[in-house]
Amino acid sequence: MTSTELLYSDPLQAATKAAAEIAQRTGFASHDIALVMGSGWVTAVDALGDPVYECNAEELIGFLPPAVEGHSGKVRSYEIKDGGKTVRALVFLGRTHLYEGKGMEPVVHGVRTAVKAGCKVILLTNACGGINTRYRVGQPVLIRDHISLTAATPLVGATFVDLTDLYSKRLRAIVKSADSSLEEGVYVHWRGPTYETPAEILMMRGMGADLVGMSTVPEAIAAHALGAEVLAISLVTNAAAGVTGEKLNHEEVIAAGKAAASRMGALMKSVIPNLI
Ligand code: 8IG
Repeated sequence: MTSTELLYSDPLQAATKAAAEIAQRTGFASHDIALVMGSGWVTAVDALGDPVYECNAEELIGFLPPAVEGHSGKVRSYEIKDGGKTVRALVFLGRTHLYEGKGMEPVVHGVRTAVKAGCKVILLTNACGGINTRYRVGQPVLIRDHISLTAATPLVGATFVDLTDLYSKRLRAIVKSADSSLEEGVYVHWRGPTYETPAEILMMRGMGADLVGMSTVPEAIAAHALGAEVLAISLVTNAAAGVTGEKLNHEEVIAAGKAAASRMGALMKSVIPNLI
C-alpha cells in the first residue's frame, strides 16, 4: 500500500506513522504544541529563530504536495526556551484545503499527526475576509466559535463530539492577557475556491459571523476530537465581498499578511510558552 492509500484507508494509522517518522527524524520522542501557518503567516515564524529540524512535508507519510502560492509545504521542529522551560513546537508551513478536491483526509492529516506526535495544543492560523465592519485589514482576531457552511467534518460514524468549547476559552484568555487589544470573532467556513458574493456576506453577517475563510474548521474539529486543545487566530487580510465595494484578490492577501507578520510573530513567540 502506498502512503497516500494508507492516508485514505486508515487516516489515524497514517498519522501515527507520520508522527513516528517525525520523532525519528528530529530525535525528539514528543512535541508539545503544533502551529499551522496559513497564507501570509509563513514569515511570522521567523520570530521563533532557527528551526532544529526541517523537511518538505511530502517526505512524510500521508502528506501531499502544496497547491497554493504562499504555502511552502514544510514541516519544522523548533525549541522555544523561556526561563527554565523548553517547549518543542512542530510547525507546518502551509496546509491542504477542501477546495483542492482531495477530500477531507489530507486537510486534517497535519493536525492528526501533531496530536499523535504528542502535541496537546494546536495553534491554527489563517488569513480571512472581514465581515465585521469594525475589523481592519492587518488585524488579528481570535476565533471564538465557528459556523460551518460546508457542513464538512473529518469525523465519520457514530462519534458525537461536543464542540461547545472547541476554541479553548483557557487558551484565548492566555493570549488576551498578552495582548488585551485582541478581538474575538465567529469564523464561517466556506468551501471555496470562489469567494462569496456580496449577498452571501450579508447572509453570513445576519447569522452572526465576523470572519470568513476556507480553512481551520476541519482541523479544529479533528484536533479536538483527538483530545487536543485548540487556539485559532485569523488575520483579516481583506474586507469580505461587498463590504468596501473593492474586488478581492490573492495578491492583496499575501501583501497584508507580510505587513502584519512581525506583530504576529512576536505575539506567537511570547505566548507559546504560556500555552503549555
Ligand atoms: I485571505 O473574503 C481570504 N480567504 N471565503 N472569503 C473567503 N475566504 C477568504 C477570504 C474571503 N479572504
